[in-house]
Amino acid sequence: MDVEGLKSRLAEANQEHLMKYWDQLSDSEKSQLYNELNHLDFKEINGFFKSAMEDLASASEKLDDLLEPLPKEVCGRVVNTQQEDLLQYDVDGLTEIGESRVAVLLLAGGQGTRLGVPYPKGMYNVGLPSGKTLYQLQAERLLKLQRLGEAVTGSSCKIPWYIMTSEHTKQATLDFFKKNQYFGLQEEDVVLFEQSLLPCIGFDGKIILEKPHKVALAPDGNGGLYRALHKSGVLKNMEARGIKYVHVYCVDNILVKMADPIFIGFCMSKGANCGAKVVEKAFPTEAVGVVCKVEGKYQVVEYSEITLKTAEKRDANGRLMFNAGNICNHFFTLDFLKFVSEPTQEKQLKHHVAKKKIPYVSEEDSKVTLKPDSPNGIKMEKFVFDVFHFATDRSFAVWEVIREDEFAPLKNADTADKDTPTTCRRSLLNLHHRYLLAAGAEFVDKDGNLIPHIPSQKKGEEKGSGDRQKGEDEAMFVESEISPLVSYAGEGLQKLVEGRKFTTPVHLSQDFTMDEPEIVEGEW
Ligand code: UD2
Repeated sequence: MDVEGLKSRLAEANQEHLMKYWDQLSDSEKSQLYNELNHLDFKEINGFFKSAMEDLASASEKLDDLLEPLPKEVCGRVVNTQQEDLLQYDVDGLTEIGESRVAVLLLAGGQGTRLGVPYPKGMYNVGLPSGKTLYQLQAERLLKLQRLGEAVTGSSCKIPWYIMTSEHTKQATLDFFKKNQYFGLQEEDVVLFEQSLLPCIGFDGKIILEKPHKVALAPDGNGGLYRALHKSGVLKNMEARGIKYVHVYCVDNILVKMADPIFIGFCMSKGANCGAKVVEKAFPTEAVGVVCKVEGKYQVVEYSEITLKTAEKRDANGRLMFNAGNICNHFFTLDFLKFVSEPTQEKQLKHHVAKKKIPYVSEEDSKVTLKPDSPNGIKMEKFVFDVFHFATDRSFAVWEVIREDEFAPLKNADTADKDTPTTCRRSLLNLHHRYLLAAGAEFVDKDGNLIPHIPSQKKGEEKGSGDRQKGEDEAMFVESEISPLVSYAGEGLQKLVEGRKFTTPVHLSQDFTMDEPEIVEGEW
């Protein structure tokens, strides 16, 4: 250990307080702190802090006048696209999948603070009849999609799954996949890599110590992806496999259509190298970013950075002017990813600032870590969508999908009103029920009475979802679960269910250990 060298680097960067407890540390604590500090580039971090704070001072008001809605030419909407065009996008996407030219990349390095569980969010079980976790649902969608791709091209294919973790999520994620035999996927097709961490910094510019031998560190945002891609060798791995298109998505949307062939086919039809899937924003203060243009460049203005005044703006038809709600589903060509991950481009992505309550070592007793009541510093994060800046009118595409078919994020615990395990579970079961109805199934209650397709309102249904009592949900809605191994997005169900009467609830159950689906009726 070159302790003196480290001390002088710290002094130069005005961060010498980080070794203030050095003489009190045990040998193992010394080596832990030394390793942590030795990896940090203090000059760079001080620079990040300076520009992040400058941006914070000038931020949202300035943005107000600069936001422009998306030009029509780059946009497409499921609801007003002809059936034959949708089919064509689907076939085009499936052909690329069948040729093993598509990869999926999961952003799973977040700390999931709002949900408040001590393990990675992908391991969460929202209480489906199958008990499947978010990771299992996603793995099974990939398995099924591989089969659908193979049916189009007639040859075997793979969709490699790259998972970006952070120090907080890596080991648990790896252990979980191993324990579950990768849910039937090949181990070599599930590639974990790690994003970097950045220190949390007090408003005075001093890096915060969480313990005498530990710096307060947090993942560098989902835009840490590009730095991680550059450092990890993942881009080379993709290249070696012949990947052309990458679908990047976030972990918590229970309805996520991974490697969605229609989205891929649409982006290809636009000649795009970069694209975003969106839903129409539900209300001005909804916590989704909006895809728009700022000073002629494509951008997502995050919900934490838009002013209410701009969020509430409406067009002549009364629709929100900035209504392209980002659902963190992005399309990239590998060439584009390679370009934006190069240091010259990556360094241009700014850090966004979040003021946070960051635990710190007590001045009075260094054995105690204090949790502040109000923000005492900042976390700096890059955002995955900031590379949209590098896209041009001819290379960008925005695909608007139907919210209830594709977007139900898990953000909060069940004590909250929305985006909870309950709302996620209900969204998925409801979608699957609609798939079965569309495939020609009929449903009867336990007395044999036919259930109307659109159930009449029952007690409590007129309330907003946030007003409902827990447990009331299950009683009110007719629901079904379909294993992704049976159907990826509603296809292939007709032969199983058309003209049949089922006693609700229905579960078309299958996991990778089963060859055929099993239909369980009348009970969860
Ligand atoms: C994200 C979008 C927001 C909106 C919303 C919809 C960003 C920056 N914001 O907001 O515009 O579309 O989703 O649900 O994308 N993650 C990492 N590393 C990190 C931080 C986060 O991998 O350092 C992952 C995280 O595990 C998750 C995804 O990024 O899969 C989104 O993170 P989030 O849930 O914190 O983002 P949120 O809801 O603030």
